[in-house]
Amino acid sequence: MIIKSARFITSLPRYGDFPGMGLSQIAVSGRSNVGKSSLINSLCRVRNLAKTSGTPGKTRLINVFLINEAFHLIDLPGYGYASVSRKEQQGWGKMMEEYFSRAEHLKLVLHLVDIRHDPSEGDRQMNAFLYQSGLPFRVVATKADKLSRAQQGRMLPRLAGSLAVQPWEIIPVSSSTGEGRDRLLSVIEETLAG
Ligand SMILES: Nc1nc2c(ncn2[C@@H]2O[C@H](COP(=O)(O)OP(=O)(O)O)[C@@H](O)[C@H]2O)c(=O)[nH]1
Ligand SMILES: [Mg+2]
Repeated sequence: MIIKSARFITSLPRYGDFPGMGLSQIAVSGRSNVGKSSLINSLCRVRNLAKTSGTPGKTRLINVFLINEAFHLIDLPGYGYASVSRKEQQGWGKMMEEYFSRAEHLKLVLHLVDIRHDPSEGDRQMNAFLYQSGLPFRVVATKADKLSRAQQGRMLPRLAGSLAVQPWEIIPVSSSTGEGRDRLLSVIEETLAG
């Protein structure tokens, strides 16, 4: 798939109607700072389409982008930021519940995990939720540029082992080098066609 156009549509503090709603959605979820916004920018080849941040825990909004005038990319708020209060965590949970239960146009969740680390508690909870809900999802391993090929080869089975997926299903990506971009775009294309 070639991305010809990408633009920001809106930021939602809670999921609800937005202009143009009704097209297929591809959602990006994962821990704060795992690289969700960077991946969206790298996929679309637009530097500041989604705001990235060195300080995690900033995105508390659902950000909607329109791609090729054909589908919506949904940048979901991250989880697992240590210093947020219990109340904020509950707020996050409620927001996600609302999104996942109401997103009838959701075709695929890209669940991002850091390729360098064993999945966190939050990663495993999100994985269990996705698995149990029957939503179609793919695990995407970010920051692949930080590991050698050999190290990647060792990490994928470890990630797969704790995330109820097969190692070859995990897509290693790097927003810095563009590694994995074509594979991920193919998966998105197949999902939208299917
Ligand atoms: N080396 C490297 N750094 C990355 C990559 N993706 C994101 N980052 C960095 O990780 C930090 C968090 O990225 P961001 O996209 O804002 O994460 P988000 O909170 O999940 O949206 C930023 O400092 C990014 O520059 C990647 O593929 N490689
Ligand atoms: Mg972000």
